[in-house]
Amino acid sequence: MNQLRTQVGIVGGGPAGMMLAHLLHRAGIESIVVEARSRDYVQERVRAGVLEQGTCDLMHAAGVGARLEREGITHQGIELRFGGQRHRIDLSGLTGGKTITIYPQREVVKDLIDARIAVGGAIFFEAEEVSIRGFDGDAPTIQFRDSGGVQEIRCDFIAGCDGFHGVCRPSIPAGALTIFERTYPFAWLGILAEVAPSSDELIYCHHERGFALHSMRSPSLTRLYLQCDPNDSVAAWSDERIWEELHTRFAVAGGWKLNEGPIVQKGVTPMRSFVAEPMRYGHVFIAGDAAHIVPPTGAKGLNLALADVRVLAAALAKYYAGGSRDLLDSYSQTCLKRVWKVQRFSWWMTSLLHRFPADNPFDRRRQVAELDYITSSRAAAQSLAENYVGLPMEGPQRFP
Ligand code: RFL
Ligand code: PHB
Repeated sequence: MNQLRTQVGIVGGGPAGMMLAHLLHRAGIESIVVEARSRDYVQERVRAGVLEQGTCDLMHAAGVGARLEREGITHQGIELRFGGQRHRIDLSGLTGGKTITIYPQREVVKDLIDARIAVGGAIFFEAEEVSIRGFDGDAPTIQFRDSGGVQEIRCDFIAGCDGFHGVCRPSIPAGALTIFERTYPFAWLGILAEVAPSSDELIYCHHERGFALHSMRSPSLTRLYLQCDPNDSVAAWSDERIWEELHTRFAVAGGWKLNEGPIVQKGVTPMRSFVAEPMRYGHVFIAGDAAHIVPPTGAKGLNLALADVRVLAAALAKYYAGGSRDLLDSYSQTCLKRVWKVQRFSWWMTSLLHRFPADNPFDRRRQVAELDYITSSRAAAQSLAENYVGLPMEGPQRFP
């Protein structure tokens, strides 16, 4: 067995793991990243697209914002579409000038992997049979197998950044974690189409046939979602059926037109709200999707994952600078305050915009009344806007 030693062992090379490795490096703390998939796979996965203002600020503060600055598309508002009418929410006007930025998750991951490799940071891709041990005492290790054989990393702390289906959370003894969960009786069918977006801003659409979302990846790539049955397979959705359904749900009075183009990717995403508490057990800290999942309606998952590792990096930096564990001890509590506010917002956006199967006329009327209220009351619109652009970050505001 090959033995390695580092300060922080990071399981998972998604946005949370790669940002943590980067922030730790800037604080002079050594880490090793262990990722189950190949570099190409993690860099090409089609996932999130919306960065909060605070996430962009973090990318810039951490010195990985150059391409985001050049290629990110800044938005100052979103559209709510219901009853065949268009309503703009002026995010910037309602939040003292804050914005959101369209910059795909895979570009964030690419930037962070490039930064890691540029400084010669250790990262193992295609790691098999990953396991974590010894984290309830003070000898935590990560073990895995790769082309070089069995590897063991001894470390001071383990960061479980391995997503919802990873090994870190399930390695914590049952009974030490409390799980809070809600599943929704619908899913999203997501497509990527090679066509210019049909709108400058995102469109969240409430329709009696179900929710639809118009988003984008670049000036020539459109991302679209349709609420569908959670048991639907992609095969049930021919290109023709998808476009027909999109035209129906997005139809408005007036001149708006949905652009069609070749569909280059299709996928069905289940919808779930999930929180594991606390986000720490002994010497293992869980972060991002490993600890919590939000339904995608509020565009929060990636942003929340990065907010966690921002807190964790600051806590580890303080510990290694002076030996104080106080920020490590408050890590879970600090993160969970934000996690639950974001859970609430994501659940609320989801409940507001989707058709529920056991739907009744009262609920439909209530949803429309709420949409009407949001689009006619500054106070109501402001509450949506300040959550959508991102609540202020908890914990220390400065980073190494
Ligand atoms: P990730 O991205 O899942 O990364 C975890 C990494 O760990 C690896 N891994 C392992 N490595 C080693 N050993 C093991 N045993 C391992 N098991 C897994 C995985 O290969 C992976 O590389 O988690 P992380 O870093 O916490 O990041 C979370 C985000 O990816 C996620 O929250 C977002 O993508 C959610 N999300 C959105 N978030 C937003 O903020 N804005 C959005 O607009 C948005 N849209 C979305 C989304 C997620 C979607 N899907 C497909 C779930 C739209 C969709 C359709
Ligand atoms: C996306 O562009 O993938 C996207 C945008 C907004 C959401 C969810 C996903 O709420």
